[in-house]
Amino acid sequence: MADTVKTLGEIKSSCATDNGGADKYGKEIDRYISVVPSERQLKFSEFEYYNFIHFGINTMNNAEWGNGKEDISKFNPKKLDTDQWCRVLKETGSKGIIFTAKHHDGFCQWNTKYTDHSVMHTPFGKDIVAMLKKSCDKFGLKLGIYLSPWDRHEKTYGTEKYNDYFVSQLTELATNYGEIFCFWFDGACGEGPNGKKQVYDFERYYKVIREKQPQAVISICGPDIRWIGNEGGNVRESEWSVIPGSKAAVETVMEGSQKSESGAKELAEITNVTDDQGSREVISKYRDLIWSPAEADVSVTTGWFYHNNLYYLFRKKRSAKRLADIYFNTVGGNASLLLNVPPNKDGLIDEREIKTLRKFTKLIKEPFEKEITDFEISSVSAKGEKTQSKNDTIFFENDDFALKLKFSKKEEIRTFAISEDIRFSQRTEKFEIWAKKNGVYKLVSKNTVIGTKKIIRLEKAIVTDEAAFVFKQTRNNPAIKAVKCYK
Ligand code: FUL
Repeated sequence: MADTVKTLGEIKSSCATDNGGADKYGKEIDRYISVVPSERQLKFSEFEYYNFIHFGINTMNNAEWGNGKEDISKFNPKKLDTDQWCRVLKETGSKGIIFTAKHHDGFCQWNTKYTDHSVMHTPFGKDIVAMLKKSCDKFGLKLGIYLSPWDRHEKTYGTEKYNDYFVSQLTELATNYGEIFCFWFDGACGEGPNGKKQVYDFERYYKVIREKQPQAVISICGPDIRWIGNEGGNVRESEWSVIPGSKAAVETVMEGSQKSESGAKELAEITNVTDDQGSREVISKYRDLIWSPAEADVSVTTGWFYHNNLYYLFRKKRSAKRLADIYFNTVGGNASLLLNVPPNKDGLIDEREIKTLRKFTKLIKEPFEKEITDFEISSVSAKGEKTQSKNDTIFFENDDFALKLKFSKKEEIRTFAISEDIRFSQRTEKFEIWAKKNGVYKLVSKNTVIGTKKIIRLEKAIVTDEAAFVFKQTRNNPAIKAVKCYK
């Protein structure tokens, strides 16, 4: 297929007629597109970028994993300022914070009735979850809770009683702190103080959350949000939200999670990009399909917790540029970005991290600063064109194969963004962008899936007054929520 043509009709006859050789309609396709997000997943899809805060007894000990035997009698981060956390993160574009209320060491950072191993029994003596919630409300951020199922301190761990303990703590957190947007259960499952491993009663945990916080998503070892499969911010070329139910199983997450203290130091750059989660070849083999959007968790520092020892200080950290690329690839690749920013021993976000975040924010804003809004949009079929409204979802009719953007004058375009209306599932499998120059259409970009958002940053800006999104392979007819262009 030539990559220059005179008319959009030629594009249709040469490449868009056969849906890439795949069925476009039928019972099986209906089955795929019947899988759609729940209300809470839909709301969550607007978050795009939010932060992790790893802070606790590990911060004081330069550790990634505590063993549960830590002396908490000296825990006293006197300058701890949750307003500072929120101010910094809000300023740098965050929508919410997920806080390590309890990490694997079992140290609880809220006022819990169920153990003495908590902030209330330290010289600090204040409920950090309550402080953070107040600050989040003040700065317009949502609060999420990371509650580690693995607990290396709690004596009942490894017995059925631990499930009661966990449920009691979950109930406190889900009841006493107002709205919580997310409960984040990581996949680590090791031995407790008595050498036993726990069988987690996840169904019981989920029930508490659904009852007390029905709008909250349950992430990773939970039914709502899928771990992307690595801690390096690597996204698959085709990140699917419709996947086999069994792929999201808790065991799979446990298998892939960090397995040792030293494992965290690397925050693996391993990639799962070749791992196909949701192509037709995969989902056609499974009866049970679910909506399971991907989330990438990445740290700005080396390690999840703050460290000030030489080992960590001299390791190469992710640059603002690398973090910005991760942002474009995740948020612009049908995934969300959970970026970890760990406060230091004083309980403050360090100047170093603030600097990186500010640079990062500048970089992620730049491509979207000059939006081009002066264009008409129409759907195109072999029979003709139909003008569409830019403010409403565009539903393709059976013969439509492209969206044409007619600009009022020649524009220099560097970035495109396109979103599907995911209330109608994820339908696009392959699409291209073409732009007209000197009377001929030229192929500008070849892509696979869309989903919540696809950001296309062109290596070289194009100058054109007419561009088209050509849908080469879809599941039924696309439903497009938004198309955006930027200088
Ligand atoms: C993992 C944990 O073991 C790490 O310490 C960190 O909390 C990460 C986000 O999840 O499973």
